[in-house]
Amino acid sequence: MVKRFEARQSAADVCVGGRSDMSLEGLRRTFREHVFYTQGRFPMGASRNDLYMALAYTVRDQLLHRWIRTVEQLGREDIKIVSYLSAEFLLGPHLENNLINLGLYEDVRRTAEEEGLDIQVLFDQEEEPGLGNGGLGRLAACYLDSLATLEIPAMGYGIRYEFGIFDQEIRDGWQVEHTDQWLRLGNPWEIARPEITYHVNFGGRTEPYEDEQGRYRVRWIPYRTVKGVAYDTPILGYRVNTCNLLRLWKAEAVESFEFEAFNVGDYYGAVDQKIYSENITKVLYPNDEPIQGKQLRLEQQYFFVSCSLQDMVRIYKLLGGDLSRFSSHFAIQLNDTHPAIGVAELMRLLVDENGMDWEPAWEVTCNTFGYTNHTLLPEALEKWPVDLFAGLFPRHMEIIYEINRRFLDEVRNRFPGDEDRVARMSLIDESGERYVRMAHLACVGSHAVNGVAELHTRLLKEEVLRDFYEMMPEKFNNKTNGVTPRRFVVLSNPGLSRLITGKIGETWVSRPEELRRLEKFVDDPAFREEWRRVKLENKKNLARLIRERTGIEVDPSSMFDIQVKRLHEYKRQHLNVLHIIALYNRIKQDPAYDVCPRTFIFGGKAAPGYFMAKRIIKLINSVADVVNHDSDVNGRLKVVFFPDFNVKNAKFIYPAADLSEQISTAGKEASGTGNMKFSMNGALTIGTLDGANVEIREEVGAENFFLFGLTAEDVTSLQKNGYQPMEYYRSNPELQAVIERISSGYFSNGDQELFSPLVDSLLFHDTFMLLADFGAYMDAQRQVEEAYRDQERWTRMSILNVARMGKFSSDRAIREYCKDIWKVEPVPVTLE
Ligand code: T68
Repeated sequence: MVKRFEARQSAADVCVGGRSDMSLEGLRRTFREHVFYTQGRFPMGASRNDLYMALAYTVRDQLLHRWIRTVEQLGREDIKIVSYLSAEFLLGPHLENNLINLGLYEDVRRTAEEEGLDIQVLFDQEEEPGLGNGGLGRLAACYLDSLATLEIPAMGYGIRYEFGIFDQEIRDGWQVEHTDQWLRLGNPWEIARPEITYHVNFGGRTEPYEDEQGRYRVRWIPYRTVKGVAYDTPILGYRVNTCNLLRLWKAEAVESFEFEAFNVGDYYGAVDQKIYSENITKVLYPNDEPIQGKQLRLEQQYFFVSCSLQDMVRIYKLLGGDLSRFSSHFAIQLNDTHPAIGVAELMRLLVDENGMDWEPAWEVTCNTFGYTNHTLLPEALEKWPVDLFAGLFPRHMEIIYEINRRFLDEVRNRFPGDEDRVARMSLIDESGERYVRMAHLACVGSHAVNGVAELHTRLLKEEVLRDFYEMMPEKFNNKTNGVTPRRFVVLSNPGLSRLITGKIGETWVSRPEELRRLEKFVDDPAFREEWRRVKLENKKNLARLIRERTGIEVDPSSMFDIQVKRLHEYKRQHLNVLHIIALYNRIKQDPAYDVCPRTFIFGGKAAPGYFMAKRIIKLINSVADVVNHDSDVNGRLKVVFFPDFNVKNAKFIYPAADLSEQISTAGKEASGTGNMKFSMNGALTIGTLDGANVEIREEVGAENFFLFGLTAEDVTSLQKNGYQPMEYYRSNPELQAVIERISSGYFSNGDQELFSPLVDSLLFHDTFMLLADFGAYMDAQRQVEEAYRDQERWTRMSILNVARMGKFSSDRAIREYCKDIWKVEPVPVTLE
């Protein structure tokens, strides 16, 4: 519990203003001032939230000085700014991270303690901004951290969703969604900028006219207009003065509309208008795949992209910049196709609004944009019905047709007579209902196109974007994902961080290549002992949290086998379940069966409309109910579904893992980033040759990785030759028994219907080839067990994993983006 700190305030203590002196006394005073002047409380009457808010403001004061100095730099004409456009930023809580980056963590913790406050309680009070679904949104957040840490002038641009990703509750084994009211108690990290607003138009029609020079021009006469208001969040780098800006847009009604409506006495019309406008940034779509055909989603995309581009053009003009050189001041990265309409919008801003001719405007546009692809699943490639698109954006539709006309001329020039190719590459899919293909627009309008792991990029070149690669190979490059070691090791795993720093010093935090120096301690028995002690401590912490959140008791000395990620059939959480049931069957057959004690932990949200994914959650919980209470099992196996997996909970999960499950069907997971977070925290991976697993295995060494399963090539050829899941089923009695357990209703109180959609899908379609991989997975799990029983061997493997994961720091990834795509240099910020 938070104890009330004493009211020791004297008049002399009280002076307003965020000073940036870092003396403990100064911090203490600022904190008290914020309790009093910002929260309006006497210390005795301050709630837990008041105290959290006051501490957050105290820390924010420390950021502001750096922020102002950084923003001054952004205002120099001669520097180039990275502008990261993303519909999602899954930031996680700010307070602890900012304290670490400022180097104030220990001081503040101790000072709080002296004041009678438990800082953990204040950390817990923070609502995380869940403005993303999963990997893609979290990647954007890691990249902001690294951009600031590497002193790169950068802006993140996105959407200030009023409701982020839903909160997940597990009720009777099923996922129940609750709205995420993250702004309910206020957000001390953002600064509203009511003076930075832009108008964004929708609908209506276009009209040609002649400008003063007699040139043919087009204007857009919109049907409605919405206002975007900027909200800025400071993003501080690790132990540097660079503090970049994340600018998120909130939609509001345009005042003039309301007045007009009032004037004609249409009160309800005015209110409607307001509600309609504000709807645009109400809620994050909780799907980790594109939502086909939802008008509001397309409106969200255009809304934030238009605000962001108008903002950049305004900034550039303020600096006196000549728009023909816009791309020397801004490098804009498209995080997937969600902001790809930006290609057409920048053309519109340059040509229609700023009188540029088409050709130079197109050159500027292509030189400005880079595009990152995050998926290989064909159904996940975003496309919009032409009617919907043209209805909302009549001018952009014309611009896209013109881009397409010119582009297809080039295709015809390069590949004469190949009309099939022309149809395949067109920005418009005309094979049935007509669609705008956003990935094609992004490829054509960017100078660089990248995948997020080596395998992914190769498959992009060979399959999904093959025609584009053949025509413009120079655009394609790989940028293997990375994650920030600040949040995912230093903040999440203080025990391990201390142990590492004790051995090799603290420079590894910004230069994780240096973790290699741990290798020389790998055979040191005392070091290994310490390594195990840290892991055990982390497992105890997680065990406590599991008890608190689920009521399930787990044994910290058992192997913690963890799979946390969005629920998706291609990620194959149900393959993991098949393994659990197989072990359970062995025990049922022979209660003396010598099973290695394991705790299977799952976590992750399912898209609310994803029937199969929700049923997999129910299956996990149903299996958990049976296994956890079976006296033959006798606690040797435990199954836990950890509810509401998010950035805040992740802090306790990755550091506690012994085994990391990365078991997607090869060729389906673009990269994965959870795989990196686990391994950096000393978990060993059981995984397929998919996404970045391939590179992780290369780095840590094949002998320190449990590989199994089909390769991407195997998957393709099996598919081509007519995959028959039944063949695998018939030839594997253990698999049959597992399936039989499920379909008999054993886990569902005799209900044979509950899981039949899952079972039928496996037996008769098995799109993701679980049955083909089942045998190999069982074998690999057997090897895991063997290795785990030899704790010295396991520890050695664990240490080597951590020592060799340096490559997967987001700093490395961002350095590569800077050098190869953005052509930007660090600009150190000084405080004086
Ligand atoms: C993920 N994609 C990839 N998408 O699945 C993962 N999509 O392999 C990769 O590591 C990660 O991106 C980062 O590159 C996503 O997370 C989405 O969340 C998403 C959201 C909306 C629409 C489409």
